[in-house]
Amino acid sequence: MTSVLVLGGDGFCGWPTALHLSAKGYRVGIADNFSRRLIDEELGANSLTPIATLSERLSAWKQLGYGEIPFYEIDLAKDYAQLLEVLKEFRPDAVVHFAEQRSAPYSMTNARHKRYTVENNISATHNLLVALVELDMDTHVVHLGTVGVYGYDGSELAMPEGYLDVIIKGPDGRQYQRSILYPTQPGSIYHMTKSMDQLMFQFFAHNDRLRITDLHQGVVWGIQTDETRRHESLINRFDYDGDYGTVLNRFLLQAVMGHPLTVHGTGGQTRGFINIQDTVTCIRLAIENPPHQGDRVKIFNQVAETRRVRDLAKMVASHTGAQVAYVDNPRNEAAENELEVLNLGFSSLGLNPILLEQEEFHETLQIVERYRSRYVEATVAARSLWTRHQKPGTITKE
Ligand code: NAD
Ligand code: USQ
Repeated sequence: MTSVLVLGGDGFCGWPTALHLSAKGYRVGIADNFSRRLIDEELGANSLTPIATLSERLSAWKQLGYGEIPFYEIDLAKDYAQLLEVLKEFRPDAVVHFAEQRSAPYSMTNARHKRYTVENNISATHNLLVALVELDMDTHVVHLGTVGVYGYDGSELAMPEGYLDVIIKGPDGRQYQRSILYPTQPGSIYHMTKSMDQLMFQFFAHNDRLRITDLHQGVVWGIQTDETRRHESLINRFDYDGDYGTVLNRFLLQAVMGHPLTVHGTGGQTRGFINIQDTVTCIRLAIENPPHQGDRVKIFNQVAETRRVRDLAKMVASHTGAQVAYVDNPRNEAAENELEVLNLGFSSLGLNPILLEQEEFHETLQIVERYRSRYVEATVAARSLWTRHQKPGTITKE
């Protein structure tokens, strides 16, 4: 039986992934330090859905007749010795690495958050790679990276899967062919850490022959998966606050709560999107199709489609009757950009992704309605400003 350790397995993507793999017959373990739950307390924010404690979640899963999922409370960035013990005890064939601070706005708020994001994310990734080398383990590392490492410069070049084949004219006049990592242009401290992760992966795959897959994922939407729907205590978290809520989920919540849909700037930003159900499928496909020892890092774009933010707002508004508001953009990002993302890796493995059909919103809208009493309006505004020169935004309703 293939065993998989899910690092960050209490989080939004990690929890449904752990359940999906367990349901598919993998031997699964979870490691997490609950930093995400603590950040909720720091921000005075909450998941709209009432998430059970991890021990309640795990016992509900066991009661449904699935296997036991062992849990290791460990800070990957700080507890290196404990990480070694966990890896020695669990002996995973694959590790899925979600355990990083993942909010771009949170990473930009102040010096403390910037330093925390860099120290946490870089050390967590580096500790994992060093530990596998120290233990001489041939564990396949599947990491969740992001499309945003490349920046959004408005280029019409379809985003390749990690590498760029280039011809360089040398000083001797000859032409040299190289395959290089696609250059990064991160738009936040958080995205910068994901760019730095890429270099660590390149080094350890080359130097230590670690087998690594880096999944460049787009913005995730939706809440539930086939497995999290099976019991109330398995419900996934639903972030909607200005730091951790992602754009489409925020718009859906705002529509139900009678809050205008907060489009930043002109809403001309184009991003890649994927449903949480496809996130878990992609991770299983990546585990089932590992690179060989000595291969370069395998990089897949984990994106179903690209959409412009204002088009998403219009889609949600026409479906729900919500008002659209254009607010000053708190971020330092291109106002308008084109984006095409190749996803040949997963489509060749048979992924047939969920696209943004309106009926797919039905469940999210129902969940928001169901838990509306837990809504804290004060947390909805995006307050994190990217540069010293910005001022808090004003709202113009359409
Ligand atoms: P999340 O914050 O909900 O989950 C991350 C989990 O990791 C949390 O449970 C947290 O407690 C844990 N964690 C963080 N640092 C840790 C540490 N040092 N030691 C142990 N545990 C630690 O985030 P998510 O939305 O599930 O995202 C997971 C990964 O997927 C992230 O790396 C993120 O960059 C990537 N990703 C997410 C999205 C998205 O839209 N949610 C999109 C693209 C990529
Ligand atoms: N936006 C709005 N209104 C809002 C919230 C966001 O217009 O109320 C805009 C943002 O300005 C941005 C776009 O929507 O242009 C996406 O913002 P987001 O908060 O949904 O996503 P982002 O900050 O990019 O981060 C999320 C996850 C992160 C992941 C990333 C994938 O939090 O972990 O890496 O999506 S990607 O965007 O491909 O880099």
